[in-house]
Amino acid sequence: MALLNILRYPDPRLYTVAQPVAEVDTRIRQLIRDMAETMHAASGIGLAATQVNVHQRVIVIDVSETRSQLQVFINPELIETSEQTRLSEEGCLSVPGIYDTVERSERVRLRALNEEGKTFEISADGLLAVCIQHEVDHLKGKVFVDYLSALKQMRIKTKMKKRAHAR
Ligand code: K1U
Ligand code: ZN
Repeated sequence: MALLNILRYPDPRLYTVAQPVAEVDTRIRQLIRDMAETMHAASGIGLAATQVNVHQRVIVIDVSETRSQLQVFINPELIETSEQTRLSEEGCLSVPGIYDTVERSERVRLRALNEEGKTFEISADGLLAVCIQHEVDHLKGKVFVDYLSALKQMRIKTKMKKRAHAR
């Protein structure tokens, strides 16, 4: 297994639109293992392949308290999103140390492939629904910061660039 490098905002590669996985093969399964290890090592609850500079539609999520209930979504598609929304505090492993409030659908229904390449669907609410929407956005080349005001975006970019120079 391997720890992967997580791209830092405002790296332009975070704005790449991910392509569908054509076949769930050993390379994709290895990517999933490495993404899961990387997410857990970074204490995250989700990770999209875009964030590790792989532009294919793969997401891993673990919102369990024990950090032992990995959920894998290949070629995820949001097939239903509730009109009812909620405001929640979000963070992002690509924007470390920055947290802000984003409005998301309260409930979602997602269709995806599992690690065996079989189609399944799940309904989600709460933190899982928020995390799914955050990760699906990454696959579209969208970062949660994009929902914030232009002023906040500018401040976050400045902070991140200063940090990158100090490293
Ligand atoms: O995609 C990512 O960068 C992972 C991100 C997922 C996420 C967290 C919170 C709301 C929506 C999506 C993180 O895991 S950020 C770090 C984190 O562990 C966390 C932050 C806030 C609440 C819960 C967890
Ligand atoms: Zn993120």
